[in-house]
Amino acid sequence: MALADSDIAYLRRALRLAMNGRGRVEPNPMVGCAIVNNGRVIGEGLHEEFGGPHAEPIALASCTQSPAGATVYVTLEPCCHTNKKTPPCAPRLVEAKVARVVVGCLDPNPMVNGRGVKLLRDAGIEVEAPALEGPCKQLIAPFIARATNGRPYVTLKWAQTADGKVAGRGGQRLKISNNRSTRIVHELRSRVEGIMVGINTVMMDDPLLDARYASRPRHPARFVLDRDLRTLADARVVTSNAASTHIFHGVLEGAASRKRRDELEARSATLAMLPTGEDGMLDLSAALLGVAGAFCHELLVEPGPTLAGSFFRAGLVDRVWVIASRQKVHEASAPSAAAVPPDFVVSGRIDLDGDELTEYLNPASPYFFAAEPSADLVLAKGLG
Ligand code: AOF
Ligand code: ZN
Repeated sequence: MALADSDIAYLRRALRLAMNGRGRVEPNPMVGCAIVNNGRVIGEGLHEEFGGPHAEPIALASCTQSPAGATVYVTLEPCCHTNKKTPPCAPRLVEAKVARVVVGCLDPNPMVNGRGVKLLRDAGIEVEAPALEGPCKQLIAPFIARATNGRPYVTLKWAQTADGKVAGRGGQRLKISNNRSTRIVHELRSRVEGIMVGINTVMMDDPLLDARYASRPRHPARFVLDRDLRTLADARVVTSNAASTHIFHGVLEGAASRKRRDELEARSATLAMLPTGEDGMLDLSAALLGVAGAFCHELLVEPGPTLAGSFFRAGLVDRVWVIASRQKVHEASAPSAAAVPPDFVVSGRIDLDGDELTEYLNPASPYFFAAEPSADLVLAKGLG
């Protein structure tokens, strides 16, 4: 049977449901499932928590009538491998005697990747796969980065004024975004595995880079790009032990920088030397390899305009969040925000109590599959 409009609508429902697992299922993918019989949803569920049951068994258990003969809509291919935390889902669907399974996208996990679909078909179940590949892959883009062992999924985020400035006169610090925006950003911080800034941000703002205002504070590892090792041993990013701190630097010369290195290491910071590129700056591809080496496959970069420009030029950006406030600086000497490259696509835009959050995706990224709003953006809408 070919795909009907209603099939896509049920998959979309499962996709929205899956998003509610964001921040709790990682490093697993978000997955949603709806079970339909005679045009009625008889059960649904999502993968809610890492280590907990998958979406399909939750949906099966919620069924208000027997799932025998029903159609199962699931955003990700049901799993079939056994060397893991929970029993495989595909055999459960066979046992439940469902008639048809509509799969959003295949599981990029090499342990599954088509085998789940084959198991279902071999059992005589009709399978449509992949039925909504772009949106279902985009939902789990950071998981795809992890499963394929590529560079981390990279989000750049910054705030700017209505006249495109990121600071006040002569670069003075300026509070730009409102409290609601700060909370949304802390939610995002609590969901990623790593957060990165340049040394100028550490020197100017002395940030903690944690997720203290998130509903479930889970603090990402911190990465500082600091070619000349200027981070002070009493910088808050070093002294606060909410999460690990990694400092990437270039070749160090002289006793002073060696002393600094010893002081930072004594405070448990992890230091790593990186090559520099033609522009004399730290090589960002090497930095991302270092981030992945620290088991971080989803990275939030909170850059100043210079670092943002370097990331864009290197082609290493997957997603951008720009938070624009309504205020204007009216000051020529105030530094301007980086420009989002014109080929990036807007995947969504929401109002945050007067601030405007725009999400852009890079269509040239290896982790771009569809211009769909991320779970972070969709969930931000509902957060008061
Ligand atoms: C599904 N449904 O809801 C999810 C799947 O350690 P486990 O048992 O949680 O298995 C994790 C793997 O299962 C994960 O790497 C991915 O391949 C798949 N995730 N599969 O059928 C789900 N979350
Ligand atoms: Zn499963």
